[in-house]
Amino acid sequence: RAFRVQFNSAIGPYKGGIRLHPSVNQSIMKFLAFEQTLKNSLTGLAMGGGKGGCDFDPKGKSDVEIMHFCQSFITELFRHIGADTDVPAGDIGTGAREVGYMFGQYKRLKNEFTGVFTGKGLAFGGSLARPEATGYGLCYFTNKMLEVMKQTSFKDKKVIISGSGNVAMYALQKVTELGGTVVAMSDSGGYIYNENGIDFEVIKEIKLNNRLRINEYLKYYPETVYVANSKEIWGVKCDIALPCATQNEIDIEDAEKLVANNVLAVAEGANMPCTLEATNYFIENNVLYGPAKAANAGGVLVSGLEMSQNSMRLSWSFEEVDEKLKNQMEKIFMEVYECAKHYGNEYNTVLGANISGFKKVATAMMAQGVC
Ligand code: NDP
Ligand code: 8G0
Repeated sequence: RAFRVQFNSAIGPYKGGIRLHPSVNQSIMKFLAFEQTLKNSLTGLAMGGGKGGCDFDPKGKSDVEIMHFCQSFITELFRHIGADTDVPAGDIGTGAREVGYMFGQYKRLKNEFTGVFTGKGLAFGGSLARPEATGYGLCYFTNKMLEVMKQTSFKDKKVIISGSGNVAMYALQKVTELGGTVVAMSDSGGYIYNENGIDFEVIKEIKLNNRLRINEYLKYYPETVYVANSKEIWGVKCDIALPCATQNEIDIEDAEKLVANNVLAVAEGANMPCTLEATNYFIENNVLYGPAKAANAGGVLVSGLEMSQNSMRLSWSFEEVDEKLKNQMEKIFMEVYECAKHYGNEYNTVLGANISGFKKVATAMMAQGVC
């Protein structure tokens, strides 16, 4: 069963990823498309909000099975999307391989080469730094939040990151580069803990290049502890928590554990990883909080830059894209923070992000008239 939710196109073509996971249903697609609308507005680029997915489980499927699934999926979806209509991308279970197969099928059916997907391979219109964008952007946002609100940074901080997919792995790389130590990471089967820090190259080799389970890490670093329950990662003592797996992974009990362990900041790499109760608990306890629609906007931001590059038929260097990403993530933080302060509570970045994102969409909708 597959879905595409086209939520809002007031400020640009519908834009948002495609999720392949057995948990996909219409309700999850709708909340993700709604969030995407406000997030895309925060990026400052001309993109509306959408999301899609299928309850197909890619785990354990061969490369050819994945290709055939992607082709069949696009054989229906192609009539609903287009570079100026609706521009999908990857998401959970959908990486560069799947986007390539989907793009190929779209091109076959439409007989045109356009920027209809983002997250494409570099050989056919993909942007440099798109794979890194969400994880890096999350760290740029969080580092700015630490600087402005607590006059500190990632340096010498203990960090835990849930998940070990696209967002999580590049967050690991950037945290390490900024001087932090990532002591724990997970996948849906469990989490690993190593007080000396987790090795990005090894995670990339296991998860991206070989699609294996995270406990393989023990073969490289035998002193690492593996706990076969991914939920328990939130009991690990840390200064900064970056949930980067999926929705509702931090509930109130997890939030209480993090606060009891004196967590300084929580920033969402995944979409809505904290339940509403957990979010409110962080804000009430003055934990620095980066809501997903602001903190993980770097992915779709660089997707927007990929669309621009495709339209111009040229490509920017890694450094150029990374610099635009960093500047814009810092700008998003400042906008959200100022807005939260304006409405009475600088810790309520949820309010700040919602109001800032909403204003532009609402203004555009009103100006375009109602029907
Ligand atoms: P990936 O498929 O690359 O990685 C997902 C990771 O989360 C894997 O480690 C996976 O474990 C774990 N995971 C997924 N579902 C569950 C679950 N139900 N319970 C426990 N663990 C789970 O996806 P991404 O990294 O791309 O996406 C992660 C999150 O970030 C999602 O919420 C996505 O919407 C959001 N996001 C992604 C962006 C992007 O650019 N990719 C941009 C902005 C937000 P396992 O391998 O065991 O399944
Ligand atoms: O590039 C995108 O449009 C995209 C892909 C996956 C997730 C997201 C998101 O912002 O949640 C955007």
